[in-house]
Amino acid sequence: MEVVVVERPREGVALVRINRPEARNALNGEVRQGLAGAFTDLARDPEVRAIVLTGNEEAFAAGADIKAMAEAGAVEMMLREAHRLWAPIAACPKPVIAAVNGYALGGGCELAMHADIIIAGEGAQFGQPEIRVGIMPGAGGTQRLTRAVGKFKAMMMLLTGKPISAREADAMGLVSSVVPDGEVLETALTLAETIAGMPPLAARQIKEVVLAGADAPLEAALMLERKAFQLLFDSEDQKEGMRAFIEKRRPAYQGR
Ligand code: CO8
Repeated sequence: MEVVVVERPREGVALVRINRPEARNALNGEVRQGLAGAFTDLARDPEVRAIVLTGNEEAFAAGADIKAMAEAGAVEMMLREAHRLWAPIAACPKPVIAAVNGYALGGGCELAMHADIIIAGEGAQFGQPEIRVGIMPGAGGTQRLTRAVGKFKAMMMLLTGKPISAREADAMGLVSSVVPDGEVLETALTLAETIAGMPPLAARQIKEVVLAGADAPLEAALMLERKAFQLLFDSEDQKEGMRAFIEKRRPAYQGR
């Protein structure tokens, strides 16, 4: 059985599923290799315009594999170069939607935060419980979480390790929307299909500018936005989109 399964359930949409149910989808080396490979391939595939990342009904992912690192030393952890496996997910130029059921803990919560949109089931739980096993987040939990929810909510989660419900996550801006557990994947796929129907160059520029701009001074970020906005006027899809509006027909976007 593959621990990371890639499917094409809808036109323009890829579904990446973590499949290690016996360990609550804990992220061992094999899963992380699988995710890195999948995102590298999907980023290059012109047929793919949006990606849904999911786990199973019980767990999106219950974190890094504790058993695989319990006896490791600092040098070994360094030599594992885990950050290189997260990089293709973080750098994915296409919209990524996390469809979260069950546990999104530790590295699982960090993985969800690599996505651009998070759809959570009512029973989902988000948390950074690393402190409870003697460590701290190592894949963005102190940084992406704080940027998403602010210092005081983040500190509460990071210093207590206590998970929060999907509703709490929604209230603090950690998820995009909460739906009944049984509707998470369908909601995410429908959303991905909608986004896949958008002009891909515009989607790519939006993602790039939102992410790069978030850490830049406002003036620089606004300049990034302006340049990307202007750049899109050299795309065929901009002409198609605006002509289709004027001609009162549906646009057909080519990704050029
Ligand atoms: N690692 C390894 N195995 C796990 C993990 C995990 N994170 N989570 C669950 N499992 C295993 C259990 O050991 C158990 O295996 P076995 O059947 O062999 O005993 C099986 O999955 C089922 O687990 P439970 O019996 O515990 O299932 P429950 O439904 O009772 O509980 C929980 C589910 C609440 C998810 C519980 O398993 C749990 O608390 N898991 C640990 C959560 C956690 O602490 N996560 C943080 C890990 S540290 C981390 O993520 C650091 C990230 C750093 C960045 C990454 C850099 C590489």
